Amino acid sequence: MSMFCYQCQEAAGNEGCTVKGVCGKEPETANLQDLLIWLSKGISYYNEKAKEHGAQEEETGLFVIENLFSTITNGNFDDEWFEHRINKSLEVRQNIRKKYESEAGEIDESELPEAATWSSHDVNEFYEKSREVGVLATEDEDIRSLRELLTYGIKGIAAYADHAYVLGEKKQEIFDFIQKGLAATLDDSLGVDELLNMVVEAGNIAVETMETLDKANTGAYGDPEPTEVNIGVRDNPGILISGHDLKDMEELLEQTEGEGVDVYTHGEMLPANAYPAFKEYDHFVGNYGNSWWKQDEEFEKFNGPILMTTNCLVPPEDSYSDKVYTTGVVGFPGLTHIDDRKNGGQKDFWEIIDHAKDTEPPQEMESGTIPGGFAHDAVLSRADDIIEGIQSGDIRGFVVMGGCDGRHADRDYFKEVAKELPEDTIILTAGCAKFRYNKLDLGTINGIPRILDAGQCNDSYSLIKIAKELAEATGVDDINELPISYDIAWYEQKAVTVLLALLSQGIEGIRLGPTLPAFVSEDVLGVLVDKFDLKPIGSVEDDVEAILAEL
Ligand code: FSO
Ligand code: SF4
Repeated sequence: MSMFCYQCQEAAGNEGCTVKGVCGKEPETANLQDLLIWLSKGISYYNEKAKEHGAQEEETGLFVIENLFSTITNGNFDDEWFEHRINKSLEVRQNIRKKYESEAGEIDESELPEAATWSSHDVNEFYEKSREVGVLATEDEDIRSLRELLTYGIKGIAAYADHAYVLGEKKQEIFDFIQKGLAATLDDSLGVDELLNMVVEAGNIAVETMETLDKANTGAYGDPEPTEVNIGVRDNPGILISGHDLKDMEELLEQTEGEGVDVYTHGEMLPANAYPAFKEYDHFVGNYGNSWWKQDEEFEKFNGPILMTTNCLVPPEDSYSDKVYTTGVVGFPGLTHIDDRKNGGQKDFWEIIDHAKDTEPPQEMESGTIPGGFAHDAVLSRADDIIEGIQSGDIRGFVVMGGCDGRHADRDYFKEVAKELPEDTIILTAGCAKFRYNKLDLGTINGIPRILDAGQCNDSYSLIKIAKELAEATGVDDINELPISYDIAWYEQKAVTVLLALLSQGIEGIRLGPTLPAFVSEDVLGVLVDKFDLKPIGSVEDDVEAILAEL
């Protein structure tokens, strides 16, 4: 076994990637990511202790957040980047240790977990050590399962917290929990019950983090508005922007204005089309293409350069790799990386803009529009119509089908469910899962589209807010009594965060697919089934029947 990774839904055989990632991650990269996570836990161990003495550091917390974010599936494939971060992590850990010891006195070395003490200046030793500190270092299957579930939930929290931070929103509780949670995974005295409690707490923090990000996004760019998003092309050269980072979107639009270059979104950047601040730009044309995993085919056809602001990056083919640019925590060997902001300035996208000017306009793949922009503000502004629709029977209920998309053909299940749901049901969605069905013409109910797209995966917060407010408006005490059923698609660790967020709200009976996570052991699954009635998806026919019975 040259690596072990089972953090995403595409883990080989639904057990784990052991030779090379299905995502394209090389074993050395997977192992370096393990080492980086392990050291981040070591850093958090000290930063958590430092808190008791008021010596905790925000930059240290942020550094850990970026480490976590960079190890999310399809984010960074660049060994050099990880070597650099590991070196830096050893330095950051030493500094926070010193700071803690200057307040609390010297620590007895024998009490420390190895993640808090191991060190080396030799990069070759990084590779050696990286093979020992991964997931399988925890022998007990249930403890391993809970440690990983917690770590993956925290990775998603870190990604969302990072986006919010870039836009000037942060919450101390979120930073504190990330440290506490990571340090807990090093503590051999914690058993199943304690770790389960931490997982539940992660769900609550996930909601708080998504709320913080929602505040950051809407504060900076306005509340998304119902929008017919153009999916066709124009005849200027274009730049395609993908990922989730709205600050990058803003700066790219600003820098391309008046340059004769159009801007299009791909994948999870699609919801940017519904923000009032972005709609102001005439050269912001619309969305090009579909889900992240179709990028090899679609990037080729786009002709112009592509900016990846976050995951999901598919290792690019040689035929178009010279036009893929990365930024933030995204990385791939050989691609041009746009540096971070310096001294409060903007990122510099001029290299991409110049590149675009020498390219052909995008090849047309489709035309027309698709509806978007149904986040909490837009949906709740129609709460009266919705409640009236429910009361009159025009709306039988809602099916939350948010989450992620992936490569496997069995994900067509979600498309089939969308097609089979009767005309008096409405699909609420967020995240890239929607690309399986967002171009179906499912019509409207009393003017309300039957697919309401709240935005990116983090905008699942909108779905929680909508459910809660509908419960309040209709005087329902238990959120489970609402006519809402949950049929969730998952792929990477942000989806784990979203799932934990839904569970933290006491939502029961969620269907999850296309498979249950490989990292959930039988016993842990037993607890999730007992407590939340979590279940795997079944056949389209059976599930549609069961969903309708639940509404
Ligand atoms: Fe998708 Fe990828 Fe948003 Fe994920 S593009 S899969 S859950 O990174 O983050 O929904
Ligand atoms: Fe495999 Fe997913 Fe890990 Fe990639 S991220 S190595 S596909 S489990």
